[in-house]
Amino acid sequence: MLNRDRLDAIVNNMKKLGLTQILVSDDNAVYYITGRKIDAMERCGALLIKDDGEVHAFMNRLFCFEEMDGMTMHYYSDDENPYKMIAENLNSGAVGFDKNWASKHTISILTERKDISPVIGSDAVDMSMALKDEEEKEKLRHAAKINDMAMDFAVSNIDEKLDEKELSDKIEEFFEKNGASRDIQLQYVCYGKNAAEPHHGAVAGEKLNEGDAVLFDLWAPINGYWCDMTRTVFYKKCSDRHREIYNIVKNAQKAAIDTVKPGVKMHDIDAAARKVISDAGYGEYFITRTGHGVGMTVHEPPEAKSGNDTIAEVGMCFSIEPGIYIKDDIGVRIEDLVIVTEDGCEVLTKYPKELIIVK
Ligand SMILES: [Mn+2]
Repeated sequence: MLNRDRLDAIVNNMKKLGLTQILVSDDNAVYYITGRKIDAMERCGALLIKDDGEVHAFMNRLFCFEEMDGMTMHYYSDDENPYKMIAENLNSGAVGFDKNWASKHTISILTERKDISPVIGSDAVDMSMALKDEEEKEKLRHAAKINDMAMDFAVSNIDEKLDEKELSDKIEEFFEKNGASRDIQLQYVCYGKNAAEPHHGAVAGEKLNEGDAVLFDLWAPINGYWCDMTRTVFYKKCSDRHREIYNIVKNAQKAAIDTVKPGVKMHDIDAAARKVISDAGYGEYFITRTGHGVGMTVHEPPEAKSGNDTIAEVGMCFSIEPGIYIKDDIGVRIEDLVIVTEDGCEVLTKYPKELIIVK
């Protein structure tokens, strides 16, 4: 069923952005508006939204995308040209295209009409998807709760007999038993210096040694909404220097969380974490942004990074995950998901952040 509230919000955003027509093709965005997943793969499937609230759907018959109230359906078969169909329903002038739509679709439509000009139209949808409604917040809270359990499971299962990949597989199995869907991704389990690479996936054969940091970045979609949390613990012992680095990251993460409230700019949240790490002399080792939005996808707007002057609003959900990454030595990252509230934020992931040395 067409979600009128969400559609109204998108149309409002289109007006703010000066867009009169947008094509929405992203699977999650189509689901967000219609409650139907199409999984178009290489085929063409899109919604056309106009600024008067008119909605058209262009769908291959094999998607079994049924008619709905308030939407004009245009079906095509594999032997028909969907681009002509879409082009005929566009007004001349700017058309907002989905930022992730394969260029073959975009170019085929542009070829049909010389009087339209392409612009990126996704912001109108992204701005609405960034503001989570109550139903979405509940799903995010539930996913975060499973994430806390998964982290507890991960830390409890640290064992020299398991290489990174074996431990990662055990954690995925745990996630699946607790409702994560099959399109789960490789869990990041990083031993020792591997943690210095922020996106180090778990590698078979990588062994755990005494004194290693163990970084777990655990993420999975549960009921269509993602969780994402990172903790760094130590195996058997922790040097004074590593303890110092850990505490700097912990303080930076707290400083960023304390900054979150409606009205602050996303780059101020990033700056709060960055200041703590820079003041401690480790600024050059904080090589990532502080955070990213999370919802039906694990990386989406808004980003907490320098230069992003998006204003935090009630209902936005994003990660806070500063880190220090020193090549051939150590990586420490601490990550939680937060939802912006009237007077600050709600921290969804609750696994402890005091330094843990696993014996
Ligand atoms: Mn993250």
